[in-house]
Amino acid sequence: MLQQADGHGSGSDAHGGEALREDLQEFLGGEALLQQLDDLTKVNPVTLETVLRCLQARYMADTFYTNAGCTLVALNPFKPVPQLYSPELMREYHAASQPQTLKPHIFTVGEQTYRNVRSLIEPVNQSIVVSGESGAGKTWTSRCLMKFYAMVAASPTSWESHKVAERIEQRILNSNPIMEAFGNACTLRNNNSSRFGKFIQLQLNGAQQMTGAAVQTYLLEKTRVACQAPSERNFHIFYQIYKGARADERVQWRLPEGAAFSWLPHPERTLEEDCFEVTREAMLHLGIDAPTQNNIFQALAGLLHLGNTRFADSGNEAQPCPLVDGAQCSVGTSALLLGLPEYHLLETLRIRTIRAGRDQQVFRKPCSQAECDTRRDCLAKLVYARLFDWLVSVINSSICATPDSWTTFIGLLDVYGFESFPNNSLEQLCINYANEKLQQHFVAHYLRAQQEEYAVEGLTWSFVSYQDNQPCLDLIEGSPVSICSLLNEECRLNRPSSAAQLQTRIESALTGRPRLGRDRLSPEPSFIVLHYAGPVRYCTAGLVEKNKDPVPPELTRLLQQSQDPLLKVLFPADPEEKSQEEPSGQNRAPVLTVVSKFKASLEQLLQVLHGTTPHYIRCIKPNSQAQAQIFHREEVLSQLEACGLVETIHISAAGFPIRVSHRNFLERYKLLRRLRPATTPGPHGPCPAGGQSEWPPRAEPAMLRGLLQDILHALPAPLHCGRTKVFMTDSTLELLERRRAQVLEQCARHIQRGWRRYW
Ligand code: AD9
Ligand code: MG
Repeated sequence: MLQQADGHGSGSDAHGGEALREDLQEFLGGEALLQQLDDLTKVNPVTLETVLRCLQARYMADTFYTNAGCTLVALNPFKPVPQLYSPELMREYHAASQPQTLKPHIFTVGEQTYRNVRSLIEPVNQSIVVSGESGAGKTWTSRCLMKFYAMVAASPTSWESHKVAERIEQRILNSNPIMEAFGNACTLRNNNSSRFGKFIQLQLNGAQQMTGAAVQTYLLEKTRVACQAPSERNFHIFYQIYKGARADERVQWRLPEGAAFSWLPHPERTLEEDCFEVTREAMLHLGIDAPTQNNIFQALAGLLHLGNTRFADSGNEAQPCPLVDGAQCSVGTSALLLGLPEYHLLETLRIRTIRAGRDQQVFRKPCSQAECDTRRDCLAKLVYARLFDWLVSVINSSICATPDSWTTFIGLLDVYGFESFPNNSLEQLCINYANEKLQQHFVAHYLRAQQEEYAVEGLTWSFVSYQDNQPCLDLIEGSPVSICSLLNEECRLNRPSSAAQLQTRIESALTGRPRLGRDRLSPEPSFIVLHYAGPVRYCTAGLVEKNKDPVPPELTRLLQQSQDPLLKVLFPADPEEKSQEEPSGQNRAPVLTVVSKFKASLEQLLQVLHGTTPHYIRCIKPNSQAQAQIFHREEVLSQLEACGLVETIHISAAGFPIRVSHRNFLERYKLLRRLRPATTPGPHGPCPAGGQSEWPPRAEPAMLRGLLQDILHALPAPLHCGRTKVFMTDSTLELLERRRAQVLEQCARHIQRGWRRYW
């Protein structure tokens, strides 16, 4: 019978904190031993408290990685640890016959994944899901893994024979500084916070060499271009050009030293991410030449000037809003840098054109001051988002392998972690929705699938209760009625609705849903979603508008008329000169909302992930001050709860992650039957599973049955035989492979000696 590794139940409810501590002390013999426990599944009993103590002891001893069964826990060191990521160490993990016997490391996951792709049993695409809260180390981890693969999966061509710029691995690595310059920003929680989600597929050919990569991004936080929270900054690239431009460029881009830009808060802060040269160099390597770069940076400078364009109240609805003092110069400079006629830019920002009535008459209506501001911000977001998407497509065209030059891939997913602020809006709803989906994927893969498969295969299994988050997903995305469907419906109907009305509609349509709550003390209209990681209160104000993310057609039209070569690419002219004005109600095209676009891209991602063997790295932030050697138990505890780590540990401790059909197993290992049985019988566990009469399966031919028996008896390693599959751990697989290699080697030697009768 399969049991938890230590033979104990979790016992978490039965123990108080002190009692647990004593148990642990007794079992482990103190802190020194705790530090050496490199797998949390060996902690006894497995509870949040004991796991926390183990992680703390290791962190204080500068040990940052710990296994948790099928998951790797990565604590952020918050200090440089170069020896932990050196090429020598990468080589050591790559060369190890059993990498999992080395200290836990992201390179173990990297190497395991790399070997799995190569697996001759059932080659399958792999993915590594890196999760954790903001600042926990996801991007750092993904970057290190990319460096690892760039080394171990490099094509054999010698470095001398190729210029660095031509090497695909180097090009792939160069995509990082570009994406981070344009997509990362300094926030309250992380100086280099990714403001987008990223999935990169590292493409490998049959010889396991990296031949290319493809990047997919999710939900760039484009509002940051025009609006930064107090103490936060805009995207790094703006600071890079502002601080790093050469004298001639400053003149060309109208960026004199010391100039003040309202969309460039805190330029005085010095960050290592502000290095312009690194971005330029990386762009060059990816084929973005100097003139194109110049166009990009000029357009960005144009956006900075656009941000200084301020409107005053005209005091008369019929009059366009005047510019505040000094803003005329800003709008002129912005127009110049964006290749637009100044008059046209100003008019588009201040005047709305609408068609109405039976004859679709065109009306021109001056915008209010607030509307002018919204249109200005919208213009900036539109340009920046298109620029970002275009850059991603340029990067992809530079690094993506041709379809015939790769066969398998390793996917790295670096997405924003679960978020909960005092006030949460559509951005958090999308982010937390993505995390619910990923958690479900995790639950499905490791918990449900594992438990159900064991049951089907006739292996006895002590079930651990796990939190199924399907009710929460039903609440957010389910049909026919859910939060997403209600938000989309509001956008479709395009009716004016106050925050309070939206709250009422959500509450009445979703009444009785188990994961929906209400904060009766909240001063603003809101609703609560009880996520797997905790309750989050979402304010309803502005939700519908954000979901619509409306772009006045006049703005797109304006940009389509730009003379700037880059903007011409970003905003190609419509082939059929469409109407310049905003269509009235019934002529409106169906709205593709932010939520529906996000849902579609998320489903696509999940589909890709479902086709891979997933591996999980949970990044944990030991403290929110980003300080080395500080371990805040409360903060870590909430992260451990949020990622469901304890349940994972329970299951993994007793689990067998490798499962292979009898037939495939025999095909690969039948030559091992020649080995003599081990002197002590191997811990083969429940073989036969579910009773002698059930095993070997009757459907299998008798010969197959005999062979399987033979091999199983020859192995001194944990291996369980179910009705149709053989179950084992990673280390058993390694052992089998080693034995197989030995036998093949013996055979080869015999053949060389001409002792063919051996066969
Ligand atoms: V966010 O959701 O994008 O805001 P991440 O990506 O989880 O966040 P990131 O990888 O950017 O966090 O790490 C935050 C900072 O922690 C880095 O800038 C480093 O200064 C620091 N860090 C993270 N991991 C390591 C490490 N293994 N060694 C040293 C690290 N420093
Ligand atoms: Mg990041």
